[in-house]
Amino acid sequence: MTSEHSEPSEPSDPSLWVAVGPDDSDDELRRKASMVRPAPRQVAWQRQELVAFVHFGINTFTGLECGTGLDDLSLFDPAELDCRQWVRVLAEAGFRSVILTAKHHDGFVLWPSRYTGHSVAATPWRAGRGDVVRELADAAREFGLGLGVYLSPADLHQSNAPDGCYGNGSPAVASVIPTLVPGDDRADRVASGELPSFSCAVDDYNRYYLNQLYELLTEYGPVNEVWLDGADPTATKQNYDQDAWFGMVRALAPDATCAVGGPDVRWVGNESGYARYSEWSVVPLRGEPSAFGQTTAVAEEEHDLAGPGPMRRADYLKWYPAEVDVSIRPGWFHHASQDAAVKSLPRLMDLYRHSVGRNAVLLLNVPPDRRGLLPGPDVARLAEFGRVLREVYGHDLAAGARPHEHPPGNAVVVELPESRTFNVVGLSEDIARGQQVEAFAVDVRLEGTWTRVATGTTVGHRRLVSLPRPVTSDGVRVRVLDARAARPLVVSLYLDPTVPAPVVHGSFAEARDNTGISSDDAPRLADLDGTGMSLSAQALAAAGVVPGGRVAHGGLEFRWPDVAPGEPDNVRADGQTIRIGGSGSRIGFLLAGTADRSFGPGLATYTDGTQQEIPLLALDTLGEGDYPAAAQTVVSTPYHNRPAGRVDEPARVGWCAAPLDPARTLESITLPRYGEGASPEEPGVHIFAVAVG
Ligand code: FUL
Repeated sequence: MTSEHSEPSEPSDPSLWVAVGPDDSDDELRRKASMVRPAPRQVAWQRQELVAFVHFGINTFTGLECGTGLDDLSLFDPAELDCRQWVRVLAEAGFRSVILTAKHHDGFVLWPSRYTGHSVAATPWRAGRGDVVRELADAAREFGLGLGVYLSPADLHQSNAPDGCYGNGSPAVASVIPTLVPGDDRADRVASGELPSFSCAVDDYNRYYLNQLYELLTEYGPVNEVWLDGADPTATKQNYDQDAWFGMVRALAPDATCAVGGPDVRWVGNESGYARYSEWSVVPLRGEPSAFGQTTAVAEEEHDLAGPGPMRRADYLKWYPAEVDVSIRPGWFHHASQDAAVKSLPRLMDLYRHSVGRNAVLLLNVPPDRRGLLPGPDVARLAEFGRVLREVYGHDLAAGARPHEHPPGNAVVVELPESRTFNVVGLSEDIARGQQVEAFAVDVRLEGTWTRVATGTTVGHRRLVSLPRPVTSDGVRVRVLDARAARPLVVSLYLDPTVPAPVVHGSFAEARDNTGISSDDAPRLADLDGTGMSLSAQALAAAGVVPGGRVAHGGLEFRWPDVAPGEPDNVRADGQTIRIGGSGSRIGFLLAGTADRSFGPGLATYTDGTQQEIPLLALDTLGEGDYPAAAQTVVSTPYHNRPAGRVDEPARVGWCAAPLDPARTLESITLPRYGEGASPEEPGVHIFAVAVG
């Protein structure tokens, strides 16, 4: 790796962050952003590209996605558990590391911790002598994969058990980590200094957490990623002493990245599998650069996380790259009922192009089943995924060609020895030297003339630009239209047969393909994603929303679909392109999500061929979660045909909008892809109306 800085120290190394202030001009902010560099551990992390996630625990046996903390541990008995099988499958598919839920929110721990009885030691599995972390660590070492640990900060067992310490109001007292227990087998090594000790003032739960982190980081060999999930289902107030946690990780595992809330790697902001169209690794942050816990200047779910707006609200800029976590199935844990809902190969390839191909790491979850094995459908799919990745992205069709820069830093021309057919153009910056490209255009030479076939914004570690259809050409030119600093770009070319052919509709009404509004008298006439839930026509009418009616929101006026019950009344977002002319400063959507909050970047294409991302944020129909300010409820009515037990929850039709460039004319929008559509549990987004104004 070439780097402009020597080994940085943490966290205040001046090459790793740059202070900004309210008086900085936009040019000054860009200049400062161009100076920010990654730490070596962040470069190594990003170059992995593919990291596997393994959700396994008591939930695998109870069928829950989130346990209670008081789950029956006698159910945990993965009689055929074989971590070598997991790792072999993952390694063959191209994954470079594997992150295990050593503890999920329920608090059950997959190793025999000295600090809780709520662990594998209390289960019938291997007569209470098993250790999943050890078996996985050994297998990962054997197959050359890195090991990561997910240690949920939220802990339902410690919150709900009578002797639990989560949120018990205990004072912070002087503590030593490891806190030795009676008969502790580490006592001599701690006394001799062979094992390090840490002094800190912490309350009971932070001490518990630090002691478990210490066990994981000192007993299983190298750990390369520590993943601290942000979700908290406990309803109990507990402060997390993140500086102590991350400080200890730095001391015990200096090469490990601290992900999600930690200083090295950020959550991309959704669980749908998409990085942003413009995904910056240089991110505006607030607070103290010397703190280990990071706060983004705007919510990490926001569409514009790192542009000039957020930069103006920041205290400092820092390298903070995105990780895209998504499951190969609807759930994070294995449920046999979802065996037929394993994501298809085209879908996995789509995720790859929108995560790795958008300057992020893909963290793909593959959950083992109750036997303790990765299930057949997932194993088969991963084998295909790995094979196609190797066949497609292991063959750079520009290899051997002589790229030349012309002029340096502004354009790269690749002269191919003969015509080649490709439909994906890969671009890379050397991230050790920061992230610089802000806008680029791709031209191919067709019959001797350069013709623009794509435009884009950020590049970073890797950008994969899919073309609507394969082109055959003997020359490719990439023009850098805007950059924070001039740097060489590496260009590669691929022929990816899984890039879907574009589906283009002439108008929004023509694109409607889904029924979601139902007369209460005919409840099964309509459905959102086969979930059996539908928007009630009567309830909507009571809220003033009638077929063909007009709905005004956020200064835009929408026309509600004018169709009979049971006729297609919405567009299910699935990668299709819809011609929508007009110009204005905004585009708005009336939409509903299913099953979960749904997020995904769509694209606006202007008549001049340039593109811009338009985020689609749909409220989930189950009414859970907090939403970024961009998504708001427009109509809230009782849901019709609710699943049992959820009848009181409102159906929500939401609104979201994105700015448009008023100087250009819109030609079409391309919607993001969500789940397969086949699974009731996959989130989907349904759009009822679009307005430009
Ligand atoms: C979420 C958790 O609540 C899920 O269970 C899962 O672990 C996912 C990766 O993160 O916040």
